[in-house]
Amino acid sequence: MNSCIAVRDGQKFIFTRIGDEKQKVKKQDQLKEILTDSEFTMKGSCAISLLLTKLDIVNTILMIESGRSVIQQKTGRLKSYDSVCKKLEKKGLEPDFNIALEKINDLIGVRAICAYVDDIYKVAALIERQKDIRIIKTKDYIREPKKSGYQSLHLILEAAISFQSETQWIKIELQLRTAAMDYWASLDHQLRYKRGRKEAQLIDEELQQCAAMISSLDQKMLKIRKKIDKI
Ligand code: 0O2
Repeated sequence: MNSCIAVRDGQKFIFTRIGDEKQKVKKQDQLKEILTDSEFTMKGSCAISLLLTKLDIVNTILMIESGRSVIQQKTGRLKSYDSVCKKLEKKGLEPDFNIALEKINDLIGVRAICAYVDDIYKVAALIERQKDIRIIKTKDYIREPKKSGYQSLHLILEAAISFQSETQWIKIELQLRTAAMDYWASLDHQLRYKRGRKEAQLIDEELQQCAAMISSLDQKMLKIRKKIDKI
């Protein structure tokens, strides 16, 4: 017999077969387990450490050239189970680990804050040149900011990590941005969850204006630094 139950699908309820629903719940549990405590999270932490170390080396190389620290701050994180579920739902995908691994670029993410806009491209170029890193995709939201006003350079890459006798290529999203871009993105991120539908359009426009101000501030600071470099 094909028994059905009503389950929530976003804002509405839909009817689904009990067998399908059981399968979905099983996959969801599996996803939670893998993203919380598993070989994936342990290897993901290793991938983060490796990329953070690579950024340290890149910073040292650029520091020797320029006499200043180019990377001001760096962080890494594994995307939380809740955040992965939200993103899969937004993309209309099933809560399944293999789908998440294929379709979500930032399951493992590293972010580096650079002093000036041109530093971002210098760091990216040195990362791209590493033999144990291969670039899958570059998303340049600095040259072409998102509609929201968001700016950053994203490198979706794979890093080779040697575990005992086997080498595994692990996907990581590296976000490179200035402190001003980071300031905008973190406030935008906070406000996104708080803004009501009614005011959304007006707030979006205001945030776009702030993003434009931040971009011109970054350009101005870069011009000043270039002037000083010439002295
Ligand atoms: P969270 O919570 O920060 O992790 P795609 O399939 O590649 O088109 P995707 O993965 O959304 O879709 O790619 P995109 O647009 O490059 O976004 C990747 C990440 O960039 C986001 O991850 C955010 O961290 C950041 N980002 C992109 N757009 C915005 C924006 O308008 N504002 C802010 N504050 N951050 C943004 P998550 O998982 O969406 O979010």
